[in-house]
Amino acid sequence: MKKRPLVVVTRRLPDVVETRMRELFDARLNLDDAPMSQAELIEAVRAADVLVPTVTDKIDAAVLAQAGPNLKLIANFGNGVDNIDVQAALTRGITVTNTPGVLTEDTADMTMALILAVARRIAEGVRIIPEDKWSGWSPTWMLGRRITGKRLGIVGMGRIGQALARRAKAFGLSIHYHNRRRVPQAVEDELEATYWESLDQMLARMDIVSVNSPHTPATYHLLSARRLKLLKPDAIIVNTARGEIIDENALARLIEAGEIAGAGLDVFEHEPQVNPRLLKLARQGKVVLLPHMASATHEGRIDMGEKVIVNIKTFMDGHRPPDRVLPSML
Ligand code: 8YV
Repeated sequence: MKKRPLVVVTRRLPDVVETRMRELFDARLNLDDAPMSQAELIEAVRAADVLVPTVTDKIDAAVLAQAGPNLKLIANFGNGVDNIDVQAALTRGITVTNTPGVLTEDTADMTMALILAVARRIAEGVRIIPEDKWSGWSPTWMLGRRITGKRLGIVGMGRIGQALARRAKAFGLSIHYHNRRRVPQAVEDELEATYWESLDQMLARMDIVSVNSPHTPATYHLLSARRLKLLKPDAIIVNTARGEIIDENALARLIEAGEIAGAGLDVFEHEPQVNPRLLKLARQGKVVLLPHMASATHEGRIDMGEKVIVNIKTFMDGHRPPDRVLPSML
């Protein structure tokens, strides 16, 4: 019988996923869920046939340089692969896969939730009653901003951007987007979406901006200080993609100065550290901060695990895995 592959999984996964992995593979699990140090990751890549990392594992060139001859697949438990030096992996003949498609709807839901939370001051509101600060209704108290009739500018019109657009349209927002490539006419028609070739021009005209692109060298600080300054003073910005796409310090400065109205962030430049200026703004109710949980549903995590298993199984059976990451995607 063919030897079962040694699959090293860096973090705790849902029980059903781990059980299935044990049935199919020689699975080395991380039952106490402590993030691995670089030394532990090196140990893992030396031994494994397959590595299953997550966003919290930095699989960079230094780690990959230590990979043993058996490591042939990195099956990322996650959509974004910016935690992995994909080029270095491919150069060493290691295939990389991810888990696209199964966290689209959950992430789009949470993006919509952040838009509402910032515009309608939900995070501030939920604190009032438990903190015993409610003395009764008043016509001019806790006023937010209406979202119906406003313009939403989506930066990155892939699966998640489009799923957000569908929701936002139902809320009465008009849809605008910037993307490397224009999406097919049928998609634009369905979403009644306006394409902006110039990101700068779009940013200057939006009421709400949502970041939904992957983090690649081309999108690092795409929303730079210069671009953030183009936003209208009453604009809000939400990010459920990657912290690195926005210059976080510049964003905090502009909100402090009243040049941007607010932000809803699920991701940060140096997770799990959060910029102290953003923390201060959160206490003042100007920004809403979530701990990278936009895709965190039971169903989504199980679907992600199933995708990882299919990718490993297909690869081990000698076929091309369905979610191979190619250099053209980076
Ligand atoms: C996941 C994510 O929680 O998949 C992604 O790209 O950002 C998250 O939603 C995480 O990546 C799991 O590795």
